[in-house]
Amino acid sequence: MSRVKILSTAGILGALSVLLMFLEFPIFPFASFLKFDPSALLIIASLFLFDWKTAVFSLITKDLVFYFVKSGDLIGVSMDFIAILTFISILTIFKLNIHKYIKFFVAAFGVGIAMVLMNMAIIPIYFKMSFNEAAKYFGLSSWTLIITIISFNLIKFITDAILGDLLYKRIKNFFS
Ligand code: RBF
Repeated sequence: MSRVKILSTAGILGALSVLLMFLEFPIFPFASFLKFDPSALLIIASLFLFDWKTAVFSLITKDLVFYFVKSGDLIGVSMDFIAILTFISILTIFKLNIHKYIKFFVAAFGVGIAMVLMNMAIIPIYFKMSFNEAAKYFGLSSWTLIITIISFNLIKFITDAILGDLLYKRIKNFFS
């Protein structure tokens, strides 16, 4: 497939994923700033169909368009961007010959750890209170907020990766 066709398909996948982003909802009502949406499945399908660079192109399209069309929340969109970028990067460098669902779990756990650190840096800016104060404000301890962030990322990325992989299997013949 030519580079132009790959990039236009990647752009279309990114644009379609903006629509899926509108379906976002909080998984944990007490931490409603963490919103699940199925849009990452198209970015993950883009990774399996093409390569890392192309998937990043789909991801930039998705978050840029979503920022302008719906959210206007630069921090929220950036956190989604960093989480998905981390997930597809771990999957790309993770070459072990193990079942792909185990890979999805390990990569999603890696994202969970990375996003705990990101949240520790960003929550004081976003909520204008320390991580510990924010946890109390949500009715949680710091540890339960950490576990909530890891669980959220596990659920988000395992779901989106399984769906992205199923979609990839259905559509890969169109692109070969
Ligand atoms: N998205 C993730 O996939 N993982 C995260 O750990 C995560 N943490 C976030 C923390 C804050 C403070 C905000 C505002 C957003 C975060 N997001 C995260 C993105 C969020 O779930 C949602 O996709 C965006 O806010 C776009 O509506």
